[in-house]
Amino acid sequence: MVIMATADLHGDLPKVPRCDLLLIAGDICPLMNHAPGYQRQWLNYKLRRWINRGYAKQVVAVAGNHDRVFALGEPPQDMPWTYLEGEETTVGGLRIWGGPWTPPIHDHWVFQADEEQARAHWERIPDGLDILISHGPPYGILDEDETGEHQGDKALRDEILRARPKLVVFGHIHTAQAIVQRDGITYANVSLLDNDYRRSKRHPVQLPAPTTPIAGSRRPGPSPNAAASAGAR
Ligand SMILES: [Mn+2]
Repeated sequence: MVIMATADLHGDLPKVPRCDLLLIAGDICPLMNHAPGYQRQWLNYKLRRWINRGYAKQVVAVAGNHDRVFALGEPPQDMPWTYLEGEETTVGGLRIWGGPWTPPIHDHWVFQADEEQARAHWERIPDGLDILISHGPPYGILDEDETGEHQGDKALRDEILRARPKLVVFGHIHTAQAIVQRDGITYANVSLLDNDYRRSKRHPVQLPAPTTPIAGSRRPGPSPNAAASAGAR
């Protein structure tokens, strides 16, 4: 099974190599207008048309803190994807669970959960998953911002270590795009845009099928310039 993944599109809809499964880890909607009504129309026309190009046989997505329509409005109900908000789905025999929550940054954003609220969400991650998809990273793993500070979610880290999914896929911290392995779990930060909200040379990332962990660690593309600018989330 060929698995591709991306996150933090912020309206940028890239070409994707043919695959069986495309995972989208949130912050999908354009930067130019965060009104829920605009996002609804954009999803309904632009994103739907992109998915219907048929790059992937199946698409599984979670929202991110920018995707306000999913929390505040009425997202299109019949999109050609599986949208997860604290739910599980199965694709090709792989068990996948996803959720959008990240630590609070700014009043404008959605799906922000403090540590106690986050724990209540992440406690529901089932044991025995193949893939966990979240918008943000767990604390301490591929979560360093442009100043080197950890921005990840402590409750998510704890519940990952409890539930032990084989593969964890996320974005949100644009400076930390990479794939690493820790204690038998593969973690992938698949941010598409860099810290200036530009695509630079990044692309959707092919991930190892959860049954065959990769050796060591590698970066999926050119190293992002950590010294870039103010924090893209
Ligand atoms: Mn984000």
